[in-house]
Amino acid sequence: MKLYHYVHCPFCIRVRMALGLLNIEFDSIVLPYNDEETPKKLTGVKMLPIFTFKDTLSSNESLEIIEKIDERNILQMEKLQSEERKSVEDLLSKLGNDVHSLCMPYWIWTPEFDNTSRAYFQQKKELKRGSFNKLIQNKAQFLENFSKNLEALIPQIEKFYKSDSLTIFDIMIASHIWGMYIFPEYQFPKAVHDYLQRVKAECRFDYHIDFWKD
Ligand SMILES: N[C@@H](CCC(=O)N[C@@H](CS)C(=O)NCC(=O)O)C(=O)O
Repeated sequence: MKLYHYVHCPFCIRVRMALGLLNIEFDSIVLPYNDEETPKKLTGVKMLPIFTFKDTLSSNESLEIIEKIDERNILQMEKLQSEERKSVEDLLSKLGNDVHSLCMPYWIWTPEFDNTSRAYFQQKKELKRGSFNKLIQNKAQFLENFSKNLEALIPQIEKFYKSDSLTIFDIMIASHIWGMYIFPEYQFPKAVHDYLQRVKAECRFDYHIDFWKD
């Protein structure tokens, strides 16, 4: 089994967390962000994560991939059909927007990127969000927004999201905000940090593992 992914990408992190939780071994292939050829050859579009099983294409949609690998439904995937999904997705789209504006200018300096992939990423993302310099200048506003939206999450956290056991919602939430660990001078509120660390432990998640491979 092979997972093609980007280290910083929340949708890719979803799949890594699920694979860890389910204790499934896989070949981890971190693609350079400027590699258009590999994903297009596999699925026709440049979008990761892509998961392949014995060289047969499985999927390039994170939740579809998780549905396939979670054969015993440990993650309670039926939750995705519930009313609650909409409120989770709404929260994630608000949080995700600020996470991306805050973290993109810093993600590009992690070992995931080289000069070429960094330039490609920056050019593509600046078309949508404006210059990375401006994003950094406006960080106070993004941080304020992010913290305000995160407040809404805190009362929902029991051991996990509205639950004593980890579900697909926890994977969606944790992967979406994980990137903030890389943002300089930011600290999650303790309740959120402890929650993320519980998800990390259950999922045996190691954000940095691919940085240190040969
Ligand atoms: N719906 C997809 C979304 C995946 C997605 O948006 N991937 C982004 C990275 S975070 C991507 O591959 N973007 C390619 C690009 O912008 O070049 C999923 O859940 O897997």
